Amino acid sequence: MNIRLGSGSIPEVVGAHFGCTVYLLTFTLGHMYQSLMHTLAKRFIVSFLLLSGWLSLGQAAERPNILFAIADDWSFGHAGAYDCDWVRTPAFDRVAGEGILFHRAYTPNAKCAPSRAIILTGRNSWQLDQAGNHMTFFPAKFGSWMELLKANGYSTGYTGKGWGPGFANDASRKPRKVTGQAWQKQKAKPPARAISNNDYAGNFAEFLVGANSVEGRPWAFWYGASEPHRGYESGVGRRMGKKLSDIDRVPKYWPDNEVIRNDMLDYSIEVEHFDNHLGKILAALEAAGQLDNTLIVATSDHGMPFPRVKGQAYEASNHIPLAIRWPGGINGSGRVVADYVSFADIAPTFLEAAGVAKLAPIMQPLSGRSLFDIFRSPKSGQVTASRDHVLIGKERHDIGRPNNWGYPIRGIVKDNQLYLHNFKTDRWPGGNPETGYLNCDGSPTKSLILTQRREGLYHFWNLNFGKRPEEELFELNSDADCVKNLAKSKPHSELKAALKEQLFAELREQGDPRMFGKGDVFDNYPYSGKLTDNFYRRYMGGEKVRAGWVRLTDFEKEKLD
Ligand SMILES: [Ca+2]
Repeated sequence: MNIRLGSGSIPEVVGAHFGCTVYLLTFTLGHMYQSLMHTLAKRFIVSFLLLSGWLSLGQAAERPNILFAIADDWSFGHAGAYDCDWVRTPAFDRVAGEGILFHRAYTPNAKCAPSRAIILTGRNSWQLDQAGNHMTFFPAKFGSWMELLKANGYSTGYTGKGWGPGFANDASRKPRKVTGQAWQKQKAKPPARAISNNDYAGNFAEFLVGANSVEGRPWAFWYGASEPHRGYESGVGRRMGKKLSDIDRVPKYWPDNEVIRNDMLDYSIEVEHFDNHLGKILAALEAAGQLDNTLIVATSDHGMPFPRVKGQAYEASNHIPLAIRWPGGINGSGRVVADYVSFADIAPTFLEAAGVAKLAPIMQPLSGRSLFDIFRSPKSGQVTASRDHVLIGKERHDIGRPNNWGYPIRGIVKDNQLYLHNFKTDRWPGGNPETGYLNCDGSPTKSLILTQRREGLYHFWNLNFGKRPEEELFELNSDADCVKNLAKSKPHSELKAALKEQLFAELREQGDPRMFGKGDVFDNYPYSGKLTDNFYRRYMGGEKVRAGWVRLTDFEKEKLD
């Protein structure tokens, strides 16, 4: 056993490793007498527990509170901190400015339920059985960090949207609290139609009172806004004073016109609603004197609810905004980090902060990697050389293909290049046309692109809804919109082969069923939405089945293949 004497300053403490090394927190002679008297008893107890092996390091080092703030369908880049002018996000910018702004954070799977399952379990979606799908049943064996933190003495709660959609029951079929106890009672008049009346900040404030009533007990809270998920109040962006010309750039895969820009502005208002409540939550923490001993993560589950983004696997689909603030644990502030990080890294980070090393029997082994190396470093830019890529992919999201099939993809992002492997090229990427392209939420943008095809303009429809080749390769530096597929380019053939080899090798190591000829398991898992289960067969058989997330005009009158 090693015992290190030190001042107990935070960088030193959070920089330490778990294991057999035990750190004894002491105080320096420079400490004030008052402070000494105040903490002496606690430190004595902590030291005793450390030496007796009952506590691991993080628990000794004043376990931080954890606030996880997640928007629903908010794209990378759409924040002031990322130099965006048409989406105002002062709260997110504050978290970034007083902590770390991540420029290359990705969700491995760009759809609500699988993305959130990855966050909660620290595993990739192809390692989560049914929880790798959308609208599913979350297997009880995959416990969440929230459940594990609760078992380790944390008060846990959430407001708004936790994990879902789907069902998460325990072995005895009782609903699990994968994101903690629900706090949903406080309501507020929303600033626009189609925005939730959940007073997220009010519910957090209520939780905080309860959590603080137990002295010395840390808490973990999940703030899950339902914005900017659709629908939107049409024209709300302009109603609130924005102009179409505020948008600096429309992605190349959509037409650049009034309809699209208006839709983007409406989206921006919903992002700002998420940020507004985040600001109120930060203010509440500050007022309670708990801002600095709280590890705050602000992010989104995946890209915006527009065609070719949400539910797909292009750069804009999986690339997400991420800022983390924790003065007690992060070295410096205003840092901008370029390391590739994944949502699978969130769980190990929180568990390390809380000093929880033992996963079983609640959680399964983690695939992600704690961000503490980045926290500890004073650097911006690339901090850890080995964080040079992320893996992404998907299986079944919303139904709408024959036999409830999904659209399996795996991909790798490395050195600003994206390689995608599409496993079932005979299927429709956004869902079958005759059943409304169900894996793309209904919207003015979607309707416009579908209308263009019906009028003989195929360019945008092909990019958004057309079938795809088995392989796609994009240079993100020059083509972040992923509209120029280089997979058949001779000069890129070596690069493509190397990316594919690395992708498949890592997936095999991770036990991805699709690497072992067993990928169909994802198509065969039950779909949890009874009303729309087997949509294709039922709808094509003449049954009136409603899929509320698309428009009736999204359904093509005939098959397109
Ligand atoms: Ca979502």
